[in-house]
Amino acid sequence: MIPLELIEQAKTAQVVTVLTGAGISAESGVPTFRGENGLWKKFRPQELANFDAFMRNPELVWEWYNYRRKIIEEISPNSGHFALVEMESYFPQFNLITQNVDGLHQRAGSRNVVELHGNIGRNRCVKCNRISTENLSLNGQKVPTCECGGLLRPDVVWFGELLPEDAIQKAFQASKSCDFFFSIGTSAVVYPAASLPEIAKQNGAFVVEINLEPTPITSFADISIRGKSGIVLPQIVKALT
Ligand code: BV8
Ligand code: ZN
Repeated sequence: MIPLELIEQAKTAQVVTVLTGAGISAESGVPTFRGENGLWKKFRPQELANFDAFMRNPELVWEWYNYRRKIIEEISPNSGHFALVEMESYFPQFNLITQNVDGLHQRAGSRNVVELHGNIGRNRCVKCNRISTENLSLNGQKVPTCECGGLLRPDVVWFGELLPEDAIQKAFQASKSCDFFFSIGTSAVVYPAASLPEIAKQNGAFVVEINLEPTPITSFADISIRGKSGIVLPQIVKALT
């Protein structure tokens, strides 16, 4: 059941900003990072999601990303992604910021998506930064290289790496200027993304969390709903329209 206060606040909202994490893609079949069957259980992040690990063992990192790319190719957006597409046209101003690299928001039809951590569908040359999107399954060969000879890496943000400047600036601005903030399917432990709900709250926004488990946001959220985003988001859209 969606709390009446959430609907009343949303009905008068002018600028709505949404931060999503791996949880919104879970119902599509994309493994999250920190859940019981999370990616970090099978693999250790320090061995995979950082640049030194990549330069030490590029094949291992490439295999990990190709494993995730394969999963993403075979799945589709879920009702949570589609509910956010409907919200985009319902609210006067709507900002969608994602930590996810799976591109599912765009595949669902969301138009302006801010990708804080890059996108697994793109590769980038470590030497000349050229971007490419061909699908490079290794099947036993060496790690793919760019025409300039540099190694190709997934175009995602690893630990210890700066987020794309324009993405993080847009995200800060959208969190500062909104009057309604949704945090959906994120454990809120990875910075600077996890600071966005705090910034929204400090700037007077009504903060709503939708997550299966409590997170550091729960303590200051105006409303925190324990539930699946694929179920809760369509209920919110239904109550609004
Ligand atoms: C940086 C790679 C400058 C891409 C990832 C303070 C300020 C700045 C930096 C730091 C800081 N403190 C520490 C740092 C360093 C670090 C950091 O935050 N470490 C943490 C772990 C302490 N941050 C960085 O390095 C960032 N860079 O700031 O550069 C700098 C550099 C050095 C030193 C200082 C500053 C870079 C961060 C990006 C890292 N890249 N991945 C990839 O391969 O995907 S992080 C990884 O975690 C993913 O990208 C993911 O996006 C991110 C967050 O995870 P979540 O999306 O929240 O997923 P998770 O599984 O954790 O949670 C899912 C939730 O959903 C759960 O709570 C679950 O209950 C819920 N759920 C599940 N199913 C559902 C559901 N909810 C609803 N419905 C469901 N059906
Ligand atoms: Zn190159």
